[in-house]
Amino acid sequence: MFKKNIFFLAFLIVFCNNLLANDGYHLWLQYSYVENASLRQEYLTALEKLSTSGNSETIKIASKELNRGLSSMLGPEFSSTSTNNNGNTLIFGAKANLSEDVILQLGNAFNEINEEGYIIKSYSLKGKNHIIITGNSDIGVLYGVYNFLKLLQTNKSIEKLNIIDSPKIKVRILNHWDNLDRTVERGYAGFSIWDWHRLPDYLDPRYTDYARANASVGINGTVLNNVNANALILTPQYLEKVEALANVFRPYGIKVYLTARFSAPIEIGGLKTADPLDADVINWWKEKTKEIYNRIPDFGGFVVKANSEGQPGPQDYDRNHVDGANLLATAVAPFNGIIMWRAFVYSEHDTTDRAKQAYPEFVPYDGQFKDNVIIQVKNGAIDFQPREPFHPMFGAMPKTPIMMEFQITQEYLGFSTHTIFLPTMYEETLQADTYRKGKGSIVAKDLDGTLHNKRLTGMAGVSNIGNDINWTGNPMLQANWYGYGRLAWDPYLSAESIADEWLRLTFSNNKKFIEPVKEMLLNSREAAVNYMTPLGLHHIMDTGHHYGPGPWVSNLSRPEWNPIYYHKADSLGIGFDRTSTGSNATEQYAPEVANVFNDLNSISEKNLLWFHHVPWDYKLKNGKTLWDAMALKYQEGVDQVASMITTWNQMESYVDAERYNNIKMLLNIQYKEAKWWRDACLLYFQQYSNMPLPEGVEKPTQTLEYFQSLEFPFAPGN
Ligand code: BDP
Repeated sequence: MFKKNIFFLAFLIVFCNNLLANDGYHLWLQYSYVENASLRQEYLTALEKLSTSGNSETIKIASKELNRGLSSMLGPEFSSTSTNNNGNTLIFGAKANLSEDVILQLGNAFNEINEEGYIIKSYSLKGKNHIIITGNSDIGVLYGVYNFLKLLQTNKSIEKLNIIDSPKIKVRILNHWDNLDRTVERGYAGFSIWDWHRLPDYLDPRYTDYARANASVGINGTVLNNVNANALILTPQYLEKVEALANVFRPYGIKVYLTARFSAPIEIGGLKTADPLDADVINWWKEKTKEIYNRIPDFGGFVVKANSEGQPGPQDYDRNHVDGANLLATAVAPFNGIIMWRAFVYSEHDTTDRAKQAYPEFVPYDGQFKDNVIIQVKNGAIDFQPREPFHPMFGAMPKTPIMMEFQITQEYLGFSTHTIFLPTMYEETLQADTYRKGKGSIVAKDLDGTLHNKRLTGMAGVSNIGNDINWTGNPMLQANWYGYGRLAWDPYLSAESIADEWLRLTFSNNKKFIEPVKEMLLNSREAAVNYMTPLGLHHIMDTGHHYGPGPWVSNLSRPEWNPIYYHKADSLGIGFDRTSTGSNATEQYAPEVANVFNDLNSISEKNLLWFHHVPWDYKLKNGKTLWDAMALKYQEGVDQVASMITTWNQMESYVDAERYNNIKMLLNIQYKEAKWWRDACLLYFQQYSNMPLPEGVEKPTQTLEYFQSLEFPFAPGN
């Protein structure tokens, strides 16, 4: 009997565990069953019947999604074809396909949305309650459907709906740094999801799921290949594959873009030059572009990394970025294509502070780029650091469209093992005040075009997606893909609201889960800054792969590739003097901003060592010396990760076993590595400060030599 019970129990445990298994593949589209019976009843009553207007591929997708979402959330009681009902109907379709009486219900709403916007509205007619989801285009309807489903997923009432929403930014794209051999530069979630070898004939269902996930957050474009581009992508052999992907993505409102290698006319075109003013080169790009548009009529355009980190570009021919960008812009203009020309440029032949190099190459040329060129600027002037002051180019080019480039993949943020919620970081930059047109000239306003009245607007996110089953290598980091998409749609959203929404969609609506885990996510970025680069330190990661600490690295050929270039620690102090006594990088900001950065009394201590070289015994606002404060910050970061672990360990009963355990193991790695960061950095900097570790900071368990001896020849993403 006892034995039998044990077997039964074991069976139950295995069964339940399996039931609860969730590999994370479905991202934020979990469509979990609505447990709350009265809410479920409200939904069932309102959604007795679904009525579709239109029959495009996009509308079919919307319909499929509604049926999929509603049957999963409402269970067998939901039936879209039920005849036993009172006639309460959900109607969805674009304006052109709606009947006059339905349009009448919507008043002026259509004038308030743009081509991609949507309206969700409740109304009553002849005693029946209806909900209409519509827009000016089928894509607008699809966005509306995803947002409607989100209401149910987050357990909101759908009784009196009146939602009118449009994307504030036009080009909302992912940049894949994916190579043709399927490795992903700075990718930490497996290999590329693009299976080039089997394309175009084999269409992995994952391409559709990818498009669906992106459409559900409003992402409308994807750059398939690495900014360090291979010209082969522009050959017919590969364009055929690109075309196949474009066909899958199209009904989801997603356009395909490619990176263009500037020297492609030489490499695959047989020309002797890639000079942007050469007639043959001009013609080659025109013909190449025509060939692409013949295959892909809605091709989005090109992204170009030129004259940066050894990539070819117009400067190789004594031309400038305007010449280069306009060459390609002219080629794609007849087809409504755009050129995203990157401002991530710095040269090994230039001894100026790297943070200053992009600005003079672009800002003086404001107004000279063609209308369909948009300059793609990273959030900060160095490179995707855990914290960077906003890039001085934002707001500084009133006549040239400027788009944001955020990094979603965690190149400098511990790779995909570290749970770091990035919308907090994005929000910090988007809300930063450039003062270019007085107070309130925040970065988000340059991006959505309202600051300088720009028509072409955009945001790019360097993807964290790979072929890992959960897409991002860590279920928690799906939040960064999601959050990026939400901010590209509306750069004024708060990180807090995004965390709330994402957690509900992805895990649970239970308050006991949401509140603590939301807090954990919202603090996670500051934790990372603390255990990696507190007080304005930057780029002290180990070299090449950027995995782990390497503040001691000093042997690389280019000065700005060495961490010692950035922290400048010596016996007197630490930090990069970028004020007027130093590199004067602050002069590239509006005077109101520069004054704050220049002044030790007004600068935020979060940016202190970014702009100032400060003595070790310099007193911070809390009365502590710089050395003590820095050591305590490193410790604080470690403690914050410990508290993330404590929080997570209490969440077991709210999460499926699979994701719970994945995240638990990853958090433990993060904790180990946070301590590694603290110990290695403090031991290294202590050689210069010559001061003891303050009370409250744990003693390192290894020597500096040990940390310096660590090597990672196969670190991913390199
Ligand atoms: C750096 C990366 C490098 C990229 C480069 C870029 O280390 O892999 O190619 O940025 O953005 O952060 O072009």
